[in-house]
Amino acid sequence: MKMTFRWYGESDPVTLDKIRQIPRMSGIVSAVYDVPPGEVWPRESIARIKAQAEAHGLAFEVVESVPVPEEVKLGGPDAPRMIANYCETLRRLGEAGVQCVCYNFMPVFDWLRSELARPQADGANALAYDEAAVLAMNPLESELSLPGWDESYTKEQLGALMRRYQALSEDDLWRNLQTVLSAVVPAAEEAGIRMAIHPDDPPWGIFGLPRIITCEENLDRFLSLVDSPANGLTFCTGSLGASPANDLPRLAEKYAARIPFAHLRNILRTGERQFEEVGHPSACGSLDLYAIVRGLLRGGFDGWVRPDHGRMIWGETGRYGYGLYDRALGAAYLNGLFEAVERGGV
Ligand code: DNO
Repeated sequence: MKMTFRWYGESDPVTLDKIRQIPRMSGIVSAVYDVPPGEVWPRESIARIKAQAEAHGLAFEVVESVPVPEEVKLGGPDAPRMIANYCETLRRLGEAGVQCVCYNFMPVFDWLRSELARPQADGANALAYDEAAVLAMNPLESELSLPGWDESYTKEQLGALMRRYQALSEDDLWRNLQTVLSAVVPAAEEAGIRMAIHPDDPPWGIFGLPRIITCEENLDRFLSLVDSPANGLTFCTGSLGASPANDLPRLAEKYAARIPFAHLRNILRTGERQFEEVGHPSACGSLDLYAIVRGLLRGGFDGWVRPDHGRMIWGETGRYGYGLYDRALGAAYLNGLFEAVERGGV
């Protein structure tokens, strides 16, 4: 296992000199943020992240994300050009030593929450999700500001995009994903990169938009679309775990050989399609992180791990879910879990 930490680049208030002081931190997870989805990442931008990381004793082996443009998810006329660009970006990343690329296939919205700073009993605040509150929002009014959501759309563009998706069935989305994988997985293999699709968060459809990377049946289907180690999963426990039907320790073991990258965090399910993000330890939420780590190791997992969304604690402010303190506590806890399971025998 290699412990990593997400870094949003030079504008990230969590700096590399702080990240490097978290015990056992081996590298950063980052991306080129100033190139529109569908265009090729400049070599200089990739080299710059690598140099910055290495100047702080950290490796740059994992990218999160190379975004898949909506045009490609929709199978639109510009998709072939954009898929070719995606493959070129992978080649350049491979040349720079990147070995794993995380991406997602969620239409329009990335991860979705109804609250960004719900107060918790201990004075922390955290991201939370309540389906009723989400459905009461009109995304076309942009009432919700989400860190993962591309807010560069105007209201009209968002409306037009959502209408294009209304004509797209789940089967169409699967077909478009197959088209992407057929081109991208061979390019990744050549570049020495393992692709790791991120599950949909939360793992069900929203606002009438289809979501497919959600459950065991669909993960099986996804992995069989292209049966290669380069076609893998980001095992995000907070995303998959929002659905009580997903038995995470079992799935971790089952898929371990196809999991290059794991996002390990906890959530507390508070009702039907309601949850809030909590501290990483098992005792804080609904997920058994110990059993998940044991499942991963039993299945032979040997990839990159990162703590995921943290709460805001100790008065920290910053990018929701991505402060320093609670994520650093998460990393320390996960290091302990891995050490205990590895030394105790899986
Ligand atoms: C949220 C993240 C996601 C993830 C993308 C991967 O914190 O886990 O935004 O980076 O879905 O493409």
